[in-house]
Amino acid sequence: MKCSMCNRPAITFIRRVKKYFCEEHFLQFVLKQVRRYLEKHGIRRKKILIAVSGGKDSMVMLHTLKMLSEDFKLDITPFYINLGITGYSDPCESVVREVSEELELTPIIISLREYAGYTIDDAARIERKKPCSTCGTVKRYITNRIAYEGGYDYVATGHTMIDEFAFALHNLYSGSIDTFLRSYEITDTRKDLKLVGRIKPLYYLLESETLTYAIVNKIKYCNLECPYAQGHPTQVHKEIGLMGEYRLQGYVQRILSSLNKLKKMIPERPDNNIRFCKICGYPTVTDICKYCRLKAKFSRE
Ligand code: Q46
Ligand code: ZN
Ligand code: ZN
Repeated sequence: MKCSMCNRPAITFIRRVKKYFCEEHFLQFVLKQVRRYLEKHGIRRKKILIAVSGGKDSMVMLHTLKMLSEDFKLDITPFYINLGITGYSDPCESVVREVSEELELTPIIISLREYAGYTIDDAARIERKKPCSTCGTVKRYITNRIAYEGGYDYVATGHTMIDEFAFALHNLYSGSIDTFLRSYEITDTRKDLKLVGRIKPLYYLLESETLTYAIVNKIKYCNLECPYAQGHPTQVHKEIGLMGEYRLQGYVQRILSSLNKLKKMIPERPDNNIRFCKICGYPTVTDICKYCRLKAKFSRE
């Protein structure tokens, strides 16, 4: 097959746009999607903390933002939290260090053991259950705090269109309507609340596309799966998205766009309960924030 834009041999077919792409035009297609996101949200001349896990999508995000950083005048820093998950965290940290060096970026690397006095393995052992809720809280808290203290305008995460789709479906499935309504393409920075906004530069890309981009650019990434990830229902919702995408053109994008329209019809409810944690001074809805409560629970054992 030939590329739909030139006469060179195609390396991939992208069903949702019904086009064949050669290597060069495929790379242009991916960068165009990231560009589209940055332009839509006016992300120019910003200082961005790039939260990476070492996995494929986050390494592709890092690479694409580096490619576009000059055009958009972005000041970017990779950021990795070593969660202390045996057989997973250390190899991923090595990949983050290696790729950052290749891209001539200096990463900020935090060890949860040093920062909070415990690891995610400790939390799993003490609670005798999957530590994903603790893990999500500490990642959100530490990332926001480092970004706020470092004067960053945004935190970038490597969520793709399919992640957003699965997250929305999972919240609808589990009845977490508030969480569903509060998930946006971008959230604004609220300095008064010590909250740094979040951006998702891969929002207009599917995972199959980030995988091809990683292969074509020979981008290193950590191919390991977190040992606690297995059996999470979000995986089922991802599979639904992928199946839909395979059978119906643009399935994921169409559903997401309708859900986003639906969200806009529901007026935002201001969260009047926000106050500042009595221990750390960061925003919370209770006297002591969840991060500080978890720290007291796990680091003393
Ligand atoms: S939440 Fe759970 Fe992930 Fe944390 S413990 Fe692993 S699977 S890494 S996105
Ligand atoms: Zn071409
Ligand atoms: Zn606190």
